[in-house]
Amino acid sequence: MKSSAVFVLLAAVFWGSDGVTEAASPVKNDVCTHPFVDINGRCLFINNFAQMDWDAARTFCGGFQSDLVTLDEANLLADIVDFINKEGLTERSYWIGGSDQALEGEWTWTDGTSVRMGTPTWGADGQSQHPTGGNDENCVGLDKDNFFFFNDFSCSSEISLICELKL
Ligand SMILES: [Ca+2]
Repeated sequence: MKSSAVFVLLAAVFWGSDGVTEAASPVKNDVCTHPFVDINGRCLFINNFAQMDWDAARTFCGGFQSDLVTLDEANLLADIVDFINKEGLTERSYWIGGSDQALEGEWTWTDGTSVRMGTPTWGADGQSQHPTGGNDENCVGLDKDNFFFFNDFSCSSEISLICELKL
């Protein structure tokens, strides 16, 4: 009887501390305000209505105090593709926040961190893995014609976009 009371007390303490941890962690739906939704703990706005070039897409996201998504985890890409498929948003390609506009071949996110190259995020074009466009293609999009793997597009292409609200 006594030990079960201690157990209940401990359970209450753990429950309570877990609740505090969750409230402080940016992984819950209720911290992603509309139009952003929680995907893998990130607040994303997958917009398939707007179609614009990469710079305009950054400005568009800026209007929501956000920027193009820093898509730096393979799990996040998988969850985004699941969301795109589930919500029927497969007709568009989507800008994300990677580019090599500053220096050809040096791919960075909008926060200046490096884009991880190769598998599993970058798609293949025949035998060659993206990026394959050299100086003509300096912005990263999720390619609807290749299962939404990364592709280097011309930055002036007008496609849809994914904004991320950084918490
Ligand atoms: Ca390039």
